[in-house]
Amino acid sequence: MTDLKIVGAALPGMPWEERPADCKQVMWRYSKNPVIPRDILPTSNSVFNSAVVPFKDGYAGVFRCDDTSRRMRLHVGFSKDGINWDIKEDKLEFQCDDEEIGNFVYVYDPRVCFIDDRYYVTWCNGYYGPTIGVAYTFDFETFHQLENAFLPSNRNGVLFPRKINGNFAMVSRPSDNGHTPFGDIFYSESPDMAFWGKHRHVMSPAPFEESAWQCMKIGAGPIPIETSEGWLMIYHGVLRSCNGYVYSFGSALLDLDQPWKVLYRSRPYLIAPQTEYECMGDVPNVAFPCAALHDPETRRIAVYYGCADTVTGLAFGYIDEIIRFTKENSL
Ligand code: BMA
Repeated sequence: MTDLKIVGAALPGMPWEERPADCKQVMWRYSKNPVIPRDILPTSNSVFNSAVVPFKDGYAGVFRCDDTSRRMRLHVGFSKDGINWDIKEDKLEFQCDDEEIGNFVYVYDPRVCFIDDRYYVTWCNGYYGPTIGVAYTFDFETFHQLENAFLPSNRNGVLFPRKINGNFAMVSRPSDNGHTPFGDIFYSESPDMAFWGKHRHVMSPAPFEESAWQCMKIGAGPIPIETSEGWLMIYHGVLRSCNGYVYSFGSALLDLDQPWKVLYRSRPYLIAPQTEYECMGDVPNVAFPCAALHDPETRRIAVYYGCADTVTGLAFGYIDEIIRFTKENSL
Protein backbone atom coordinates (compact mmCIF):
# COMPACT_ATOMS: atom_id res chain seq x y z
CA MET A 1 0.00 0.00 0.00
CA THR A 2 2.75 2.41 -0.96
CA ASP A 3 0.31 4.96 -2.44
CA LEU A 4 -1.86 5.11 0.71
CA LYS A 5 -2.69 8.70 1.66
CA ILE A 6 -3.47 9.51 5.28
CA VAL A 7 -4.89 12.93 6.18
CA GLY A 8 -3.73 14.74 9.32
CA ALA A 9 -1.08 17.02 10.77
CA ALA A 10 2.41 15.58 11.24
CA LEU A 11 2.91 14.18 14.73
CA PRO A 12 6.42 12.69 14.76
CA GLY A 13 6.71 12.93 18.57
CA MET A 14 3.48 11.08 19.37
CA PRO A 15 3.54 8.30 21.97
CA TRP A 16 5.03 5.20 20.39
CA GLU A 17 6.66 1.89 21.06
CA GLU A 18 7.57 -0.65 18.37
CA ARG A 19 5.78 -3.99 18.12
CA PRO A 20 7.43 -6.47 20.50
CA ALA A 21 9.51 -9.09 18.65
CA ASP A 22 7.24 -11.93 19.79
CA CYS A 23 3.98 -10.16 18.86
CA LYS A 24 2.11 -11.31 15.75
CA GLN A 25 -0.97 -9.13 16.32
CA VAL A 26 -1.94 -6.12 14.20
CA MET A 27 -2.13 -3.92 17.34
CA TRP A 28 -0.10 -4.20 20.52
CA ARG A 29 -0.28 -2.67 23.98
CA TYR A 30 2.08 -0.13 25.51
CA SER A 31 4.44 -1.98 27.85
CA LYS A 32 3.86 0.60 30.60
CA ASN A 33 0.07 0.39 30.52
CA PRO A 34 -1.99 1.69 32.13
CA VAL A 35 -0.82 5.21 31.32
CA ILE A 36 -3.34 6.88 33.61
CA PRO A 37 -3.92 5.32 37.05
CA ARG A 38 -7.35 5.40 38.64
CA ASP A 39 -6.27 7.65 41.50
CA ILE A 40 -4.37 10.33 39.53
CA LEU A 41 -6.66 12.85 41.29
CA PRO A 42 -7.33 12.77 45.04
CA THR A 43 -11.02 12.62 44.14
CA SER A 44 -10.93 10.08 41.31
CA ASN A 45 -12.30 6.58 41.66
CA SER A 46 -11.38 5.83 38.04
CA VAL A 47 -10.11 7.59 34.88
CA PHE A 48 -11.08 5.88 31.62
CA ASN A 49 -12.97 6.29 28.28
CA SER A 50 -11.20 9.61 27.66
CA ALA A 51 -10.25 11.83 24.72
CA VAL A 52 -6.82 13.17 23.74
CA VAL A 53 -5.80 15.55 20.90
CA PRO A 54 -2.64 17.38 19.80
CA PHE A 55 -2.66 20.88 21.36
CA LYS A 56 0.01 23.59 21.14
CA ASP A 57 3.41 21.92 21.58
CA GLY A 58 1.90 18.88 23.32
CA TYR A 59 -1.48 17.35 23.98
CA ALA A 60 -4.75 18.22 25.70
CA GLY A 61 -7.39 15.83 26.89
CA VAL A 62 -10.89 15.62 28.28
CA PHE A 63 -10.95 12.81 30.80
CA ARG A 64 -13.78 10.83 32.25
CA CYS A 65 -13.04 10.88 35.96
CA ASP A 66 -15.70 9.20 38.04
CA ASP A 67 -15.27 10.61 41.52
CA THR A 68 -15.21 8.93 44.91
CA SER A 69 -18.94 9.55 45.22
CA ARG A 70 -19.08 7.56 41.97
CA ARG A 71 -20.43 10.56 40.11
CA MET A 72 -19.48 10.85 36.43
CA ARG A 73 -17.41 13.99 35.75
CA LEU A 74 -15.11 15.36 33.04
CA HIS A 75 -11.72 16.91 33.79
CA VAL A 76 -9.28 18.69 31.48
CA GLY A 77 -5.65 17.59 31.29
CA PHE A 78 -2.44 18.60 29.54
CA SER A 79 0.65 16.65 28.62
CA LYS A 80 3.95 17.25 26.86
CA ASP A 81 4.33 13.64 25.67
CA GLY A 82 0.80 12.17 25.66
CA ILE A 83 1.78 9.75 28.41
CA ASN A 84 2.44 11.79 31.56
CA TRP A 85 -0.66 13.85 32.32
CA ASP A 86 -1.44 16.82 34.48
CA ILE A 87 -5.18 16.49 35.07
CA LYS A 88 -6.89 19.49 36.62
CA GLU A 89 -8.50 18.88 39.96
CA ASP A 90 -11.47 21.15 39.22
CA LYS A 91 -14.07 19.49 37.06
CA LEU A 92 -14.82 20.80 33.58
CA GLU A 93 -17.76 23.24 33.67
CA PHE A 94 -19.54 24.07 30.44
CA GLN A 95 -20.74 27.64 29.75
CA CYS A 96 -24.22 27.59 28.29
CA ASP A 97 -26.63 30.38 27.33
CA ASP A 98 -29.59 28.07 27.66
CA GLU A 99 -30.44 27.08 31.25
CA GLU A 100 -32.39 24.04 30.14
CA ILE A 101 -29.48 22.57 28.19
CA GLY A 102 -26.77 23.77 30.56
CA ASN A 103 -28.43 22.10 33.56
CA PHE A 104 -25.81 19.56 34.65
CA VAL A 105 -27.01 16.00 35.25
CA TYR A 106 -24.11 13.70 34.28
CA VAL A 107 -21.38 13.56 31.64
CA TYR A 108 -19.32 10.64 30.38
CA ASP A 109 -17.36 9.04 27.53
CA PRO A 110 -16.06 12.26 25.85
CA ARG A 111 -14.61 12.54 22.35
CA VAL A 112 -12.70 15.61 21.09
CA CYS A 113 -12.56 16.58 17.40
CA PHE A 114 -10.73 19.53 15.81
CA ILE A 115 -12.78 21.02 12.94
CA ASP A 116 -11.83 24.23 11.10
CA ASP A 117 -10.72 26.48 13.96
CA ARG A 118 -11.84 24.87 17.21
CA TYR A 119 -12.07 21.72 19.27
CA TYR A 120 -15.52 20.18 19.61
CA VAL A 121 -16.32 17.93 22.53
CA THR A 122 -19.11 15.38 22.30
CA TRP A 123 -20.12 13.21 25.25
CA CYS A 124 -22.91 11.20 26.72
CA ASN A 125 -25.01 13.87 28.43
CA GLY A 126 -27.78 13.30 30.92
CA TYR A 127 -31.01 14.93 29.70
CA TYR A 128 -34.03 12.77 30.55
CA GLY A 129 -31.77 9.85 29.76
CA PRO A 130 -28.45 9.67 27.96
CA THR A 131 -28.02 11.76 24.80
CA ILE A 132 -25.19 13.42 22.88
CA GLY A 133 -23.92 16.68 24.39
CA VAL A 134 -21.90 19.05 22.18
CA ALA A 135 -19.55 21.89 23.14
CA TYR A 136 -16.57 23.69 21.68
CA THR A 137 -13.39 25.24 23.03
CA PHE A 138 -10.43 27.10 21.58
CA ASP A 139 -8.16 26.82 24.60
CA PHE A 140 -9.34 23.95 26.85
CA GLU A 141 -10.16 26.57 29.47
CA THR A 142 -13.57 27.85 28.42
CA PHE A 143 -16.06 25.39 26.94
CA HIS A 144 -19.24 26.61 25.24
CA GLN A 145 -22.06 24.11 25.37
CA LEU A 146 -24.39 23.89 22.35
CA GLU A 147 -27.68 22.06 21.83
CA ASN A 148 -27.77 18.32 22.46
CA ALA A 149 -27.41 16.69 19.05
CA PHE A 150 -30.16 14.11 19.42
CA LEU A 151 -33.16 13.08 21.47
CA PRO A 152 -32.49 10.61 24.27
CA SER A 153 -31.50 7.84 24.35
CA ASN A 154 -28.21 7.93 22.47
CA ARG A 155 -24.53 7.28 23.20
CA ASN A 156 -21.16 7.23 21.43
CA GLY A 157 -21.58 10.44 19.38
CA VAL A 158 -18.40 10.80 17.32
CA LEU A 159 -17.77 13.71 14.93
CA PHE A 160 -15.90 13.49 11.61
CA PRO A 161 -12.89 15.86 11.42
CA ARG A 162 -14.22 17.82 8.43
CA LYS A 163 -17.51 18.71 6.82
CA ILE A 164 -18.94 16.10 4.45
CA ASN A 165 -21.29 17.17 1.65
CA GLY A 166 -21.05 20.70 3.12
CA ASN A 167 -22.32 19.64 6.54
CA PHE A 168 -20.89 18.64 9.91
CA ALA A 169 -21.09 14.86 10.22
CA MET A 170 -21.47 12.56 13.23
CA VAL A 171 -22.03 8.90 13.92
CA SER A 172 -24.00 7.91 17.00
CA ARG A 173 -25.62 4.91 18.63
CA PRO A 174 -29.29 5.21 19.54
CA SER A 175 -29.97 3.16 22.66
CA ASP A 176 -32.20 2.94 25.68
CA ASN A 177 -31.88 4.36 29.16
CA GLY A 178 -29.99 1.51 30.81
CA HIS A 179 -27.10 -0.81 30.02
CA THR A 180 -28.49 -1.22 26.52
CA PRO A 181 -28.53 -4.79 25.19
CA PHE A 182 -28.69 -3.65 21.54
CA GLY A 183 -27.30 -0.94 19.28
CA ASP A 184 -26.53 -0.02 15.67
CA ILE A 185 -24.32 2.83 14.43
CA PHE A 186 -26.10 5.64 12.50
CA TYR A 187 -24.76 8.62 10.57
CA SER A 188 -26.22 12.17 10.66
CA GLU A 189 -25.39 15.57 9.19
CA SER A 190 -25.89 19.14 10.39
CA PRO A 191 -25.40 22.52 8.69
CA ASP A 192 -24.83 24.35 11.99
CA MET A 193 -24.08 21.90 14.87
CA ALA A 194 -27.59 22.50 16.20
CA PHE A 195 -29.98 20.76 13.82
CA TRP A 196 -29.12 17.17 12.89
CA GLY A 197 -30.77 15.16 10.12
CA LYS A 198 -30.16 13.10 6.98
CA HIS A 199 -29.94 10.10 9.28
CA ARG A 200 -28.53 6.97 7.66
CA HIS A 201 -27.93 3.49 8.99
CA VAL A 202 -24.23 2.53 9.01
CA MET A 203 -24.00 -0.90 10.59
CA SER A 204 -25.59 -3.38 12.95
CA PRO A 205 -24.01 -5.85 15.36
CA ALA A 206 -22.59 -8.90 13.57
CA PRO A 207 -24.17 -12.38 13.65
CA PHE A 208 -22.66 -14.23 16.62
CA GLU A 209 -21.71 -17.20 14.45
CA GLU A 210 -19.53 -14.85 12.39
CA SER A 211 -17.99 -12.41 14.83
CA ALA A 212 -19.21 -12.86 18.39
CA TRP A 213 -17.15 -10.03 19.92
CA GLN A 214 -19.46 -7.53 18.18
CA CYS A 215 -22.73 -9.49 18.21
CA MET A 216 -24.74 -7.54 20.79
CA LYS A 217 -24.05 -3.83 20.24
CA ILE A 218 -21.45 -1.60 18.62
CA GLY A 219 -20.40 2.05 18.92
CA ALA A 220 -17.84 4.31 17.27
CA GLY A 221 -14.69 5.08 19.25
CA PRO A 222 -12.02 7.59 18.20
CA ILE A 223 -12.55 10.32 15.57
CA PRO A 224 -12.46 8.54 12.16
CA ILE A 225 -9.21 9.00 10.19
CA GLU A 226 -9.45 10.05 6.54
CA THR A 227 -7.38 7.91 4.15
CA SER A 228 -7.40 7.26 0.42
CA GLU A 229 -8.99 3.86 1.27
CA GLY A 230 -11.92 5.48 3.11
CA TRP A 231 -12.60 6.66 6.65
CA LEU A 232 -10.85 4.37 9.11
CA MET A 233 -13.31 3.96 11.98
CA ILE A 234 -12.23 2.11 15.10
CA TYR A 235 -15.29 0.98 17.04
CA HIS A 236 -16.16 -1.13 20.05
CA GLY A 237 -18.29 -4.22 19.97
CA VAL A 238 -19.95 -6.12 22.79
CA LEU A 239 -20.41 -9.82 23.43
CA ARG A 240 -22.89 -10.97 26.05
CA SER A 241 -21.27 -13.90 27.81
CA CYS A 242 -22.71 -16.10 30.54
CA ASN A 243 -20.66 -13.93 32.90
CA GLY A 244 -21.54 -10.44 31.64
CA TYR A 245 -20.64 -8.06 28.82
CA VAL A 246 -17.23 -8.14 27.09
CA TYR A 247 -16.07 -4.97 25.25
CA SER A 248 -13.49 -5.31 22.45
CA PHE A 249 -12.59 -3.13 19.50
CA GLY A 250 -12.17 -3.57 15.76
CA SER A 251 -12.03 -1.48 12.59
CA ALA A 252 -14.11 -0.54 9.56
CA LEU A 253 -13.55 1.45 6.39
CA LEU A 254 -16.37 3.82 5.40
CA ASP A 255 -16.94 5.48 2.04
CA LEU A 256 -15.41 8.98 2.01
CA ASP A 257 -18.44 10.83 0.57
CA GLN A 258 -21.18 8.54 1.86
CA PRO A 259 -19.81 7.36 5.21
CA TRP A 260 -22.93 5.31 5.93
CA LYS A 261 -21.65 2.89 3.27
CA VAL A 262 -19.37 0.32 4.91
CA LEU A 263 -16.60 -0.80 2.54
CA TYR A 264 -14.90 -3.29 4.88
CA ARG A 265 -15.34 -4.36 8.48
CA SER A 266 -13.04 -6.53 10.54
CA ARG A 267 -14.33 -9.96 11.54
CA PRO A 268 -11.61 -10.45 14.20
CA TYR A 269 -11.08 -7.83 16.88
CA LEU A 270 -7.98 -5.64 17.09
CA ILE A 271 -7.86 -5.64 20.90
CA ALA A 272 -9.99 -7.64 23.33
CA PRO A 273 -9.69 -7.57 27.13
CA GLN A 274 -6.91 -10.00 28.01
CA THR A 275 -4.49 -8.27 30.39
CA GLU A 276 -5.06 -7.91 34.12
CA TYR A 277 -5.91 -4.21 33.87
CA GLU A 278 -8.51 -4.93 31.16
CA CYS A 279 -9.99 -7.96 32.90
CA MET A 280 -10.03 -6.67 36.47
CA GLY A 281 -11.51 -3.44 37.74
CA ASP A 282 -14.86 -1.83 38.44
CA VAL A 283 -16.34 -3.40 35.29
CA PRO A 284 -14.25 -6.43 34.23
CA ASN A 285 -13.49 -7.24 30.58
CA VAL A 286 -13.75 -3.81 28.98
CA ALA A 287 -11.49 -2.30 26.28
CA PHE A 288 -13.29 0.91 25.25
CA PRO A 289 -11.48 3.25 22.77
CA CYS A 290 -12.41 6.96 22.69
CA ALA A 291 -9.41 8.67 21.01
CA ALA A 292 -6.41 8.15 18.75
CA LEU A 293 -3.32 10.09 17.74
CA HIS A 294 -1.76 9.44 14.35
CA ASP A 295 1.18 10.52 12.22
CA PRO A 296 0.51 10.35 8.45
CA GLU A 297 4.19 10.14 7.51
CA THR A 298 5.13 7.13 9.66
CA ARG A 299 1.54 5.70 9.49
CA ARG A 300 1.59 5.25 13.26
CA ILE A 301 -1.56 5.25 15.36
CA ALA A 302 -1.87 5.30 19.16
CA VAL A 303 -5.31 4.45 20.52
CA TYR A 304 -6.36 5.59 24.02
CA TYR A 305 -8.84 3.18 25.53
CA GLY A 306 -10.58 2.72 28.83
CA CYS A 307 -9.63 -0.50 30.63
CA ALA A 308 -12.19 -2.23 32.86
CA ASP A 309 -13.92 1.14 33.46
CA THR A 310 -11.02 1.90 35.80
CA VAL A 311 -7.81 3.08 34.08
CA THR A 312 -6.63 4.29 30.65
CA GLY A 313 -4.34 2.33 28.33
CA LEU A 314 -2.59 2.86 25.01
CA ALA A 315 -2.41 0.48 22.04
CA PHE A 316 -0.24 0.99 18.96
CA GLY A 317 -0.39 -0.03 15.32
CA TYR A 318 0.42 0.98 11.77
CA ILE A 319 -2.52 2.44 9.84
CA ASP A 320 -1.58 0.66 6.59
CA GLU A 321 -1.44 -2.68 8.43
CA ILE A 322 -4.81 -2.05 10.11
CA ILE A 323 -6.34 -1.18 6.73
CA ARG A 324 -4.90 -4.33 5.15
CA PHE A 325 -6.14 -6.40 8.12
CA THR A 326 -9.61 -4.87 7.80
CA LYS A 327 -9.80 -5.61 4.06
CA GLU A 328 -8.35 -9.11 4.26
CA ASN A 329 -10.53 -10.14 7.21
CA SER A 330 -13.74 -8.37 6.28
CA LEU A 331 -17.16 -9.62 7.27
C1 BMA B 1 -21.18 1.37 28.37
C2 BMA B 1 -20.75 2.78 28.78
C3 BMA B 1 -19.26 2.84 28.92
C4 BMA B 1 -18.70 1.70 29.72
C5 BMA B 1 -19.27 0.38 29.27
C6 BMA B 1 -18.83 -0.79 30.14
O1 BMA B 1 -22.58 1.26 28.36
O2 BMA B 1 -21.37 3.10 29.99
O3 BMA B 1 -18.95 4.04 29.58
O4 BMA B 1 -17.30 1.65 29.57
O5 BMA B 1 -20.66 0.44 29.28
O6 BMA B 1 -19.29 -0.63 31.45
